[in-house]
Amino acid sequence: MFNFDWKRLGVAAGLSLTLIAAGCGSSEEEADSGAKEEKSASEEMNYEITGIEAGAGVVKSAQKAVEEYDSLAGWEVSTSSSGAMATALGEAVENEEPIVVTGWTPHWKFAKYDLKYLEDPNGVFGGEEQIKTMVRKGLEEDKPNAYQILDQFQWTADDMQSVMLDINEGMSEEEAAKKWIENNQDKVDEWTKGTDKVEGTEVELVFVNWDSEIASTNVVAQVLMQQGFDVTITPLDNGPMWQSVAEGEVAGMVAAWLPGTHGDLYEQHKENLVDLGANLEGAKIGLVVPKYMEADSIEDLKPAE
Ligand code: PBE
Repeated sequence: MFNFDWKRLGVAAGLSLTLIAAGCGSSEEEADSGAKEEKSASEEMNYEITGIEAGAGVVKSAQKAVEEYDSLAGWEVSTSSSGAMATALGEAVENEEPIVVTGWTPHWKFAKYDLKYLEDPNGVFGGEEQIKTMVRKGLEEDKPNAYQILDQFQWTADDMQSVMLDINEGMSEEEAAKKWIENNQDKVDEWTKGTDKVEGTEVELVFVNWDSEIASTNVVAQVLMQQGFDVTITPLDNGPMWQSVAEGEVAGMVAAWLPGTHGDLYEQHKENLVDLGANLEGAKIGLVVPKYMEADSIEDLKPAE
């Protein structure tokens, strides 16, 4: 933080020494110099929001924010992958440089770095979200034990975040899932309550390679395996994930973010899905920045000139 201030002071000094001297005086001039500094942060970011996969709901919302907010005029949302976003965020934090990413909770990044959501006065990113479980029609009749376990699966944001952190710190996805299960047998017992073990019944779950969904899908897969199922987990893009469940090609998924993030996909497919309700409460999406940045709201960013 200290380095960052000096760096920006250096930029200001290059422009005008009197501005710095004056900036120490009245609050009006301080506000003026603050605005200039924030402008340079937006400029330094090349007016770019660091996005994730193109099909993600949070990327669509970020694109909508660029259209709606005057402060984001001329900005672009870059798309790549959740992993590339996390790398860019880590590098920016290391160098105390400004960065705006498409973010979400639960996510290990909040445990690892000091981050904040930018306020979203227009509500483009929606409010609190649930993560819901969706299965194919007919699963209840064909594979009642799998259906019941998926129906009874529910955990907390802290549970999910602890699995994500272990994976982020280098544990394999399977190991992290097994470790959480061992430490939370009481919860797992609730999910399997009233079901019978099976012998090799096949179950395919789909997900997207978002860190949150890697965690949940691996935990559910391990629980199903411990009950005797032959489980396949298949990573897809967001649209195909919804489609494969709606078309009955796979058993289901635990990765439906609603009502906002995947609202369009839900509307498109809801007639062909069985909605098993929330498996996690209190999720959220938005634009996320390191706390050392001065901007607190999307409106504090500066349009490209
Ligand atoms: N996410 C994580 C997803 C949902 C889960 C927020 C990146 C999305 O934006 O679609």
